[in-house]
Amino acid sequence: MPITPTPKIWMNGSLVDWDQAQVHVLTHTLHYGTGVFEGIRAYETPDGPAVFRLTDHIVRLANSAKILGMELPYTVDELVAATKETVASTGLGSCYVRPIAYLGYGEMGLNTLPCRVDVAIACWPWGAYLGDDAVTKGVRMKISSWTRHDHNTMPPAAKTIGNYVNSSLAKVEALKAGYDEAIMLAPNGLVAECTGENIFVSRNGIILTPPLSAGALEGITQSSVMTIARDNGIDVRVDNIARSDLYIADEIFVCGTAAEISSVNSVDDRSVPCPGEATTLIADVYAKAVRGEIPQYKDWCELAV
Ligand code: PPE
Repeated sequence: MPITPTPKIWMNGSLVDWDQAQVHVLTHTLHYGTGVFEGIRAYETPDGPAVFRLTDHIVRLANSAKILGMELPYTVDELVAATKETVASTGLGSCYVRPIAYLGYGEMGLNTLPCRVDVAIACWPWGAYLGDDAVTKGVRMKISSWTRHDHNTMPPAAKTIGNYVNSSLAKVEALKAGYDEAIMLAPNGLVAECTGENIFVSRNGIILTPPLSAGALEGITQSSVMTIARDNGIDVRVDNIARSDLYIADEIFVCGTAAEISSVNSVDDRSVPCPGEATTLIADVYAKAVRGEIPQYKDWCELAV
């Protein structure tokens, strides 16, 4: 999806012009993929632009860095403030926000210990990741021939730049085969997640989503969905999901910051009822919650100014 530039990007402590936010071709992370990032959205709310669950996202960024043994040169509070400053500088009511911490120019070789850690935060307008009508029409899913990383290969709980080669292989395979998105299985064959979303599967009145131990990222949208579901009397649990659960599901939806909530209309050409009742309800509440329209979830909306 093409990027529309905004005026400024935050780089190592200050806002620089969009076109000046450059890195050297020998930047360490460009060669080895060691780095971490976040995907966050800001929404227009009645009180002004607000960054959805900003602190939770920055805490996850810090945890991803910790898993990789990267020392972030800024505290969570500093990065929260920097993100708000960057969002405010765009003048946009809503946008996608991409903080990234990477190993900068100056060292080569696989020893990351001497490397400098650089941090940048960029924002741009970004539409619905899986299409505008993804909630009502649903998306066609394919189980990927690519396996999600094993915990001892590339820790899936860290939002590591290099991890996304695995997601891109699966995404492109699915698109070329005529599907919208891929579902990834863990090495033990259980369902992990999608290339850039967590998955929820409803069977017999219970909604299940796989745990971190199944190779899923601990999604912040996944966490919001579980709160919304419980608050609306829906039985939602974190538990393992087998491939067959997908084929005979009553409803399936996927969720993530970029994708928000999307229904699934089929998996490997087996149709799934769509849009499901729980999916529709949760998507509706989520869309209002991110825009600060539901008092009980207002704390999730962290004002940019
Ligand atoms: N799993 C993966 C692998 C993942 O990348 C995301 C976010 C999620 C689950 C959902 O996490 P959360 O956003 O906290 O609910 N994927 C980002 C898109 C990646 C991309 O650049 O494309 C996102 O939604 O921002």
